[in-house]
Formats: sequence, C-alpha cells, structure tokens
Amino acid sequence: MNSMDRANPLPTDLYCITAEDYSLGRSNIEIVKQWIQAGVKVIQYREKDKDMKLKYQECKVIRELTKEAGVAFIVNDDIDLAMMIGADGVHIGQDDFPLTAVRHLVGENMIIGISTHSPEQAQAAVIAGADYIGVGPIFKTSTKKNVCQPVGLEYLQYVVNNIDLPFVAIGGIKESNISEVVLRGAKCIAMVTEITKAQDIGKKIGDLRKIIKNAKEEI
Ligand code: TZP
Ligand code: MG
Repeated sequence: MNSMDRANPLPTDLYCITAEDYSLGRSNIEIVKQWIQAGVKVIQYREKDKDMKLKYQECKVIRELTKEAGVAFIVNDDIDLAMMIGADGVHIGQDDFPLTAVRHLVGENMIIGISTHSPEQAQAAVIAGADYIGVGPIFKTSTKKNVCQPVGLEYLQYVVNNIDLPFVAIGGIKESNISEVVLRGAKCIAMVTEITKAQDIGKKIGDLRKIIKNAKEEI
C-alpha cells in the first residue's frame, strides 16, 4: 500500500478531480501541485479525451508528486494505466468491466471505487467488494458528458442510512450548495469545476473546507 489505506480510502473531506479543459489554461500538473500545496489528500486523474500516451506521461508525474506528498492517487477508467503507474486506486463506472473482474486483475492492494446512481447500484457495489462508492450526480452538472439525471439529495440520504461503505458525493456541488450535502451526512465531497475553475485554488479550498467543517459541527 502506498499513501492510501484500503480500509480507509477516503480519509478526508475533499476529493479533487482533474479537468484540464476547465482549468483556466493551467495544466493538470500545475493544478495538482496547487492542490497538494493546499493540503488536498485524495486526487483523481480524469481526462476523457486525451490520448493514452499523454495520459501516461501526466499520470507518471502526478504519481511522483502525490507519493512524495503522501497524497492518495486514483486513476479514472483506465485500469491498465492505474497499474502501470502504481496508482493507489482506480475509479470505474457502471458501464466498465465488472468490479469483481477488476479486483482479480489489480490484486488486493489497489483501491477500487465505483460510481453509483441508485440504491440497487449501491447494494451491488457492496456485494462486489467496492472500497468506496461515488454517489451522484447530486445536482445538475455539465462537466460529465452523457451524465444521468441528478439523483438529488434523496439518493444521498439513502446511502447515508443504508450503505455501510465509504462514499464520496459528486455532481454539481459548489460553494453555494456544499453545506446541504454535508448536512445530509456526506463526509467526503468530490468537486471538479468548482475547484479547477477557481482563480485562487488555495483560497477556494480553504473556503470550502471551512464550510464543510462548520456544517459538520451543526450535525
Ligand atoms: N461523475 C458524476 S458527476 C461528475 C462526475 C465525474 C462531474 C462532476 O463535475 P462538477 O464540475 O463538480 O459538477
Ligand atoms: Mg468511467
């Protein structure tokens, strides 16, 4: 195990996901450096349209940066890439290979997270042995192509009450609505554009963390 513990794959409040197209002209590497400097503990590499060689090169650099900083590094979609660069985890979707087959391939040490959008998918993730689930999209988002309709706070509430797995809430979460998500019981929040589009990433992360902390204290 590198920096991430399979038993505790989401030991933090913020889960940051790359999106170079929405990063105000800054590279993924630059953004990741700023996240690390701001104290982010879980980073996912997600790039849908880059070619594999470029993804490999970027992930190699990000792996080095995250390892040095003790930050968990998760690769979206590409199981082979995750294995090649020694990522801590891989994140798959409902249309990817079955989780049990992925586990067979990656071995016992790698974290596997899976996106879920319904109670049935959450239950199936538990049975298949997911280390954590993504819960969303909570709100409307245009960051993800072909995304399903928002599942709203209702599905989040279901997961909080019924699913005994770490989870990360995702989709359309902003500084303006994050407290609603935390007040419903989400401990770890994933955001793409709210953070990548921030001019001052350090300040944005600090502000988000304060809101999360305050909301947690209200519960
Ligand atoms: N999975 C579900 S919604 C989403 C992903 C990757 C995109 C979330 O992006 P944003 O910008 O935080 O709404
Ligand atoms: Mg996917």
